[in-house]
Amino acid sequence: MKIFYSTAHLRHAPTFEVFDGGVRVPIFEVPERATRILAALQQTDWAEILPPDDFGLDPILAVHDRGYVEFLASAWTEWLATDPEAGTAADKSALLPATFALRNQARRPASLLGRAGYYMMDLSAPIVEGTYAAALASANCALSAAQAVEAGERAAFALCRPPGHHAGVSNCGGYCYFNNAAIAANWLSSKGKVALLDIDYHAGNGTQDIFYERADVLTISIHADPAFEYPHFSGYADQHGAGAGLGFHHNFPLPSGTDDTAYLETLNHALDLIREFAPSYLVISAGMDIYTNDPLGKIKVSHEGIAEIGRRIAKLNLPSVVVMEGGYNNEALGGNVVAFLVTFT
Ligand code: SP5
Ligand code: ZN
Repeated sequence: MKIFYSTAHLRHAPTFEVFDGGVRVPIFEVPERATRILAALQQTDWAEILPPDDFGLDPILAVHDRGYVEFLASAWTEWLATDPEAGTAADKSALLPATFALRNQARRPASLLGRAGYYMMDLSAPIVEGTYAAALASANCALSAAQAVEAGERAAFALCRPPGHHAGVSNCGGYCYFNNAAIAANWLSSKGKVALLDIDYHAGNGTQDIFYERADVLTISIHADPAFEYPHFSGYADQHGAGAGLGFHHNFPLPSGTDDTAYLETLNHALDLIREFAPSYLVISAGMDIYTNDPLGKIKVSHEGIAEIGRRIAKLNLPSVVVMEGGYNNEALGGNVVAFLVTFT
């Protein structure tokens, strides 16, 4: 299987994020995540590790707002210009605002912190020197995997870091900057109908936002119920799309403690919807934070459960682009990804 991986992610390494309650903690989304997955894949006899092609900005701008992309592109340079200590001082190691735009404040201010608050949804997407380059490379990994599948591969894996599914048309958040899976799905949508299945523990609010009014990309997310879990404002069962997209978005919120049996039963409903839609391509937002021992998750899917999820999705027998999302148990991450992918080979 072709695996698309870029070392550009190594330079995206913010040191902290801020949790609910204002607690500053070491960030969970670290470079080690991707290097562990890479190491596990290198130990198989089926992984062909390749650098991504450069697709330029067009396929990204087809999904994201231009002002948002320009903000990400220049934010670090602008941050450095705000203060001689920016980039080095402990309280200035990353661009992270503490004031956010309300729904009724549509104005986009000119100041850097104003724009940061306008384009960020939370305190878990700090911007450091390597963020934009890493986010671009991550999107290029997803696009390269889509291109490989469009060229006839049965499946390809985009080892994306940073992840993407919380990034909407014009927002970052939840460790995500560009929505890699959405960019790949949109790119494929000019070649045929696409289904995007998101199995990350957290609701794919960015993906929901991007495709909400579209009927040519079916989006389905299975996740912890946003009634108790991040991202709180998307991922509810009664959100089914709007306008032309009505009926083409489905959320499957799950309770805390969901085990293999209950998860797989829900997955079967999602797979039935995909079969009924009969897409030409499948994109999978593959988060491994559903794993029972994930530090950020409260769903209890076992290692064997993750393997079974992979087998059931693979049985759809659709050309499949697997895109890495979350998963924060670093010891288990590589093994879980390999277990998920192996039936697609
Ligand atoms: C891509 C992805 O998986 N992003 C997840 C971002 C989640 N951010 C919110 C984390 C809330 C943590 N809650 C505290 C649990 C500590 N045990
Ligand atoms: Zn997640």
